[in-house]
Amino acid sequence: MSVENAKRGRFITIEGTEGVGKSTNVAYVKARIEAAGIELVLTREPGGTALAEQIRSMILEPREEAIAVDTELLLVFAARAQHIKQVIKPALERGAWVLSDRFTDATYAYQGFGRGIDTARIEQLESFVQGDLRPDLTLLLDAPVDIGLARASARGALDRIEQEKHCFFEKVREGYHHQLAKEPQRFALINAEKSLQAVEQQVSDVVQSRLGI
Ligand code: T5A
Repeated sequence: MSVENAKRGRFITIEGTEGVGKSTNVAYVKARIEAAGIELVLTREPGGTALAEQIRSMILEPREEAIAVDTELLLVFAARAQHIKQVIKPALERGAWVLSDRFTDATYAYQGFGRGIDTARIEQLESFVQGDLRPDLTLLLDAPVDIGLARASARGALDRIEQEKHCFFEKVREGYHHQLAKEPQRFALINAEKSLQAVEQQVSDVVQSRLGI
């Protein structure tokens, strides 16, 4: 059975710069989908399988040796290939919905805009690894970089990418807005600067209007 089958579940992703509230809101969306009686697979990137989680550690653990930008890009896609094969495609094919905390828009934002890798190269890897698999809906949580970084650092030690300079995350945020402008019909833009309650209300409206639950 192919992933294009009519029974295919929905593939939803949640994106944004560091600390904007992705994990917090993923929990809310999960609860809404499950309350509708739909089987949900909740997952994240980089990661989502044992091997992909090992690759995540390789990407995010602070280390002495600088990671070349191309190595970082290939590690992200290596983890994604495993994640798609083991988790995402089987779930969608049996009709379950998949909710992923980050996916390929993060690669365009972080490796493309943040690291400066040519977008055409990311597009090639996207086609190679994903075929025609793309999210049906992407919630983009958007807030000024300083707000997200303050929320993330209040939580504890920073990982390798979180240790980047402020200007890196400004480029990442710009990258997300570029993705939004390219495919406005796929994205729902959420103002994540507001209180948790106000953010949740926006997410709730999107879940209702775009997913019908
Ligand atoms: N990466 C990933 C790449 O470089 N390329 C790729 O292709 C992919 C897939 C992954 C890292 O990998 C990089 C990007 C990342 O650097 P991650 O854990 O997914 O790391 O990403 P983080 O952004 O680091 O995740 P965080 O858990 O730090 O941030 P969240 O999930 O956005 O934020 P959350 O929900 O944990 O909230 C942070 C804190 O803020 C509070 C929460 O209670 C929490 O304490 N909060 C709010 N406070 C006030 N008002 C609100 N509206 C709030 N919302 C949340």
